[in-house]
Amino acid sequence: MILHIDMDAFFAAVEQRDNPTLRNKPIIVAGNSKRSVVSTASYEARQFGIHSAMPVFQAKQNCPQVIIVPGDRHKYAAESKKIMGIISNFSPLVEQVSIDEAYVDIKGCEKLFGPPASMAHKIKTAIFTELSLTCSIGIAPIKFLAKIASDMDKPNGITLISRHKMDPFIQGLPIAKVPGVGKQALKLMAVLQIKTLGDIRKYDQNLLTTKFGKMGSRLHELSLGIDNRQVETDYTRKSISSETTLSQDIFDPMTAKKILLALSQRVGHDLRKKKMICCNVTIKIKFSDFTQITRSKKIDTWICSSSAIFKQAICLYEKIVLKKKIRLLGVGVSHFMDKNAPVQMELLCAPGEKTTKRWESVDMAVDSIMEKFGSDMVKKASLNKPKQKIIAQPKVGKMSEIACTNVTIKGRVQGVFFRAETQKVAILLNLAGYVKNRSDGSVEAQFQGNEEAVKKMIGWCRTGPPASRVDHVLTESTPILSNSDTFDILY
Ligand code: DCP
Ligand code: MG
Repeated sequence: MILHIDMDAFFAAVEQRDNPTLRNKPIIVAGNSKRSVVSTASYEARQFGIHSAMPVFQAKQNCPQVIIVPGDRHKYAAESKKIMGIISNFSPLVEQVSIDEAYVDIKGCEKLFGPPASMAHKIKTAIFTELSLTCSIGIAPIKFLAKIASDMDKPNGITLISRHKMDPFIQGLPIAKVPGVGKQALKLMAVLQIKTLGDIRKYDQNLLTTKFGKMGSRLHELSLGIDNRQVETDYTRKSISSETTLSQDIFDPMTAKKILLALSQRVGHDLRKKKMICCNVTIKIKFSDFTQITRSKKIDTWICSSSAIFKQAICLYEKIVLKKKIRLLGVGVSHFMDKNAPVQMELLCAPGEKTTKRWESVDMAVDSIMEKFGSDMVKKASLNKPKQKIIAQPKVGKMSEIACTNVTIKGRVQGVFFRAETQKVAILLNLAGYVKNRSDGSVEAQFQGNEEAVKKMIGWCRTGPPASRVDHVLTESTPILSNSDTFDILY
């Protein structure tokens, strides 16, 4: 049997736990600007029809007394880690699928923790006792039904779909509840008189594939209670991927390459976090007409640096002749091996790949920043936008107000933390430029933007972040010729 565990109103519940004045009140976790949307709503707020992704102004209209709490992703990520830790005390087969949900394969655990429902109860109790948070749990023989079941008795519920109840459950399950069935598909389902998942069985698999593509054959299998997906732990996981649907369709190859770079960094980061190396890279492209292609490449060496993944992704991308605009891009890696396997050293540094080692160390530095400040914090310099843009950028101000200063900071300032903090402040002040370490132990930075802001930045540099011990700061005005309109960490 498989459990699907999903925390109740996760971000909101953490906030209500940590601030008693918020308990039993309608609260939303969200930004407070006109364009903000609700991350999540407490169950009290949901009574007013408020839900995730709803614009905040609408939430306020529905419930004028709603309390808006700014979110704290680091806090939620830390809670998530604790939750996963508690769950893994019950089974070694835990697959975390989002910040607040996980699948657990409980085969072999019955002797220790009793039948599935009682084990689910024990997990709920452990999470509540240790963290004062509630969750809902679905139990079923297959992943797909376990996930649906966890949502059936929210909050704080347990729902069991035993093997002999699977069939009647599928017969009555509204088709709209099946993950992946979107609005367009639903329209066609209505024409075909498909109201429940059971109704799918009335149609031949070929017809379903013609009408719904890949999803057609998947629905056919699900309607028969077949879902072969296993609970994949870090060790059994067969691939790691990251994809992004673009805010608008693109045709420009440079933009596509920049996105592939960012995706390679994300995938590389996850791969290294799991202490794995891989020898297969895949890219996925969905076009504006929703058709999709994937291209894979098996490589003859083991890699884990973002740069090596990117290199392979670009090779694959450049072989594609673009005829349609791109709607979605994805990068994936597969064919894993444990990084600490004995063959690692020879394989990681293949002859001729002199830069591999350098990139490994760059990746380590980047990873530690990502861990600390989130994945958007670091972008490779080549992700910068073209140089002229900064002159035209209204956010920087008029030409006469723009200053560009080279800064040399001496003292105990080298290190990832110093650079990351410098970047953080520069971004807050809306400055472009870069920061990098120099071999003599100092840090070199260039700040470009509003004169007032550049002055403030230099003021900050004189103190630096805590424990950095800045001795002195040399500044030198330079012409405005920065090649970036963001603030980057260079290597
Ligand atoms: N989340 C978000 N934006 C969304 C959806 C979710 O930021 N559009 C965040 C906030 C949620 C968390 O992810 O707390 C988990 O998402 P869930 O879909 O599991 O929603 P909740 O846990 O908040 O509520 P539920 O009790 O329905 O699971
Ligand atoms: Mg949840």
